[in-house]
Amino acid sequence: MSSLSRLKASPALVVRALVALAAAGAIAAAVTALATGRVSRGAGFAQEILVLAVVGALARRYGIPLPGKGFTSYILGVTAYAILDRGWPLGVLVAPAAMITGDLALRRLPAATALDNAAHLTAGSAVAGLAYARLGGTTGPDALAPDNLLPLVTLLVLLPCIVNGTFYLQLALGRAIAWVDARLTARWEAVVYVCSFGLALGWLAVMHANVGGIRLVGIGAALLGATVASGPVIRRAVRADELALIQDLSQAIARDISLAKSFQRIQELARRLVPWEHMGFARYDAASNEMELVADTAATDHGRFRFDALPPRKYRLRITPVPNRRATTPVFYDLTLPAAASRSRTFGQTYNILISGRVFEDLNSNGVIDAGEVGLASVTVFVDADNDGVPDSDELSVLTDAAGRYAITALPSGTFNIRVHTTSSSANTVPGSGRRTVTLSSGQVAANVNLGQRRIA
Ligand SMILES: [Ca+2]
Ligand SMILES: [Ca+2]
Repeated sequence: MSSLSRLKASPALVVRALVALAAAGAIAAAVTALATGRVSRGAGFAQEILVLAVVGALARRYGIPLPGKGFTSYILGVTAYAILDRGWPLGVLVAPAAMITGDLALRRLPAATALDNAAHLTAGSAVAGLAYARLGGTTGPDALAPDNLLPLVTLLVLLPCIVNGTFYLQLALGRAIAWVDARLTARWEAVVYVCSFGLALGWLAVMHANVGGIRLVGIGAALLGATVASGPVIRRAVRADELALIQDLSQAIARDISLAKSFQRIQELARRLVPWEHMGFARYDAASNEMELVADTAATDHGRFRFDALPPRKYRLRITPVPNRRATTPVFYDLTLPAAASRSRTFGQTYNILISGRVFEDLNSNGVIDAGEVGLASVTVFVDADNDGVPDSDELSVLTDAAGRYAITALPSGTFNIRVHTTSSSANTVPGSGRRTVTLSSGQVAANVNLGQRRIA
């Protein structure tokens, strides 16, 4: 596939490519602006890039994973600081340096992911930083002046909206699980961002403070303490939020001990915590070493289920009866699972009814299979819908096997007249009409619907 048609096929790739282009353009523009002196660098520019890149990388390292693929950190506060301190070019240069160092070197993410994250941060910082400059936003200590409030608030709002907006848009278009609980993701992205922005303003005030000596050291130490301590506090709060979801989940299970009944609610709650394909509900009985599939957790994933991280041993994998359905495969499998191995088994379920039995040679004509009475092979058994005793073209018919057995499987619930298609050399015994009538609801089974025949000499 050419790269152009791949772009057409995937809207997520289009977003990714546009963001990467915007980031590359922003870096080129920042370098040009600084090289031509259109934007003055000021003293200590290179050192500040270096320090902010290290701080930003550490922010990524100690960031907070959110349920799903979300990940939030103070890095937006670091780029906000860069923009407020020396304008958008510093923000645009700090963003990729910090993100790539943090995600690649400290978080050990794949290079493509780190570059992708860097592109979103760089492009978003450029747009928000340029908007800030366009609104007359001032840099350095003046950024905190009361008359800079409008540009400051604009930057506060634009920066996360653009960076997170393009990031989550790309995830959603790529059908990756961008968030499993959107409210939880949005809440914590916002809390972490506002906190990091507040710290950025605090650091800006400290770095440009007119106080000297011991007071500055004291304020700096307090701010450093707040910066370092706030991370674990937020991390615990996110965890508490997740635990609240788990508590809802356990209450849903406890309210009604029948998982099958409360399954929809459980599904709804569980999918907010973890990507769906990794879910499985099983009841494990250590005494019998049986693993029972209690509920199909992956109804939206073509019925796939999985059990991860089981210790190596023998298992019985069993499915519980599903209301109004019958099994079309074994209802349990015995598996021996060596370490690090995986096994795959299928459970079939259908709403269709099942009628089965034998056509047999009824030597004593009593309608019962007695000793010495054998099955009749290749006899036609049919469902006589119009009850005229004749197999019509629109009526379902099957042939008996070598032992005289038949099975009618492909019908939904209803009332059925089962008959043998008698020939000139055979007749029904009991009942004399040859008709056996069964009424079955969805998924029900009628076995031993036997049909006695005798030979006519
Ligand atoms: Ca008999
Ligand atoms: Ca008929």
